[in-house]
Amino acid sequence: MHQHLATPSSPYARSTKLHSGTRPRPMGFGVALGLGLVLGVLGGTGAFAATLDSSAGPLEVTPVVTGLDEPWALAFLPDGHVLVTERAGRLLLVADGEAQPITGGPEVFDNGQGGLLDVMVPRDFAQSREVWLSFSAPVDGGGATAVGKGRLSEDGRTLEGFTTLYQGDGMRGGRHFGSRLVEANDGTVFLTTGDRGTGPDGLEAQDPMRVEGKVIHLNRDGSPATTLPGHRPGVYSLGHRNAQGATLDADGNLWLVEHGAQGGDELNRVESGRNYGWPVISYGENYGGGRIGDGTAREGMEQPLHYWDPSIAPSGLMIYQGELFPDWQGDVFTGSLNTNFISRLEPGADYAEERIEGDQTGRVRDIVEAPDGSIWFLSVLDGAAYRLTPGG
Ligand SMILES: [Ca+2]
Repeated sequence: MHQHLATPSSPYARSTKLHSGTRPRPMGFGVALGLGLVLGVLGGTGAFAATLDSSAGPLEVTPVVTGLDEPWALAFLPDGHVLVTERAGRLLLVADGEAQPITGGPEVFDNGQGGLLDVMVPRDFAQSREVWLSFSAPVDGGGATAVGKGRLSEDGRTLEGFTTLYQGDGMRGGRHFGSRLVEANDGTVFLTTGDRGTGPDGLEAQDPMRVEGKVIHLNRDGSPATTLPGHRPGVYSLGHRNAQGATLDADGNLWLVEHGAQGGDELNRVESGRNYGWPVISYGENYGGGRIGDGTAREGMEQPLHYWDPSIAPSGLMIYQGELFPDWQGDVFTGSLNTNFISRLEPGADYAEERIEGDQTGRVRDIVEAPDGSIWFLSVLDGAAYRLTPGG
């Protein structure tokens, strides 16, 4: 079911029914949410909290925002308020018990996987009030991965002066936009781009002069922060298929997760000038069978730190650094869009995986560490943001 944007005067006048997931839900939880249908934000009292099992003990999982239409990303402002994107084009500010649309964002190519995608709040927000968005821009009868920024008005209602800073080339179709944004420790910005569905037959992700299937490195004014010989300005790494999760580790290294072909989703630590292989090497095979490229390894191409077979369709990436879950510091978390769980990988144990799952983890699109060390994630299936804390 697709819902159109509500009018600015009544952002939640539309019904905010739970998406009809295919999995049964505990009665108590469903009924409690059913009573709060038009409420965009639920109190932090844990009134509707449920419990998930985990290696760190029981987790309390609390819905903090409901009624979202295909949420894609969330980001915290320094005051603890939250920005959420919905793929069809809406940017929301969640503050003081209300979720309100923010006007002034970009027009987007709302098609397939394209639309309004990531949101990033730079560390100097308190001074700059900059909010960065990635999106697929409507061009030439198709879409192009794009990045822009605006200044959030003091009342939080408007992105002022929104400007597109960087834009890839337009292609038809709605596949593989990548589009995660990460601020590096030096204040520059990384953008992931997808291969736009060109692979495995097309080699665009391997072409250093093309934007598809890359990490792009930008200065805060949108100019290239990396220029490698023989590469299109801004290209930082190549050979990626569709990275929909990216983050920094405690040392400031860039990590990403990317959707592979069947059985080839990858976790990579990315360095400048390196080639991550797609579609020449892959642990995946074509959908329906058939080898891709050369196999799994080739001189001059990087190996993933971990790969998933079968695929989990990873989205969102977090390396936990908080205090609430001391056992999990340094661990890598991503969401599964196709198997409905949160994946926790231990780098110190050969990336051993724990799958954290429950009725709330339907199509996990993003996962973020909050300033207080709690873990927030977006469920597309529930149209909700949830908060994980110890206990329950
Ligand atoms: Ca690879």
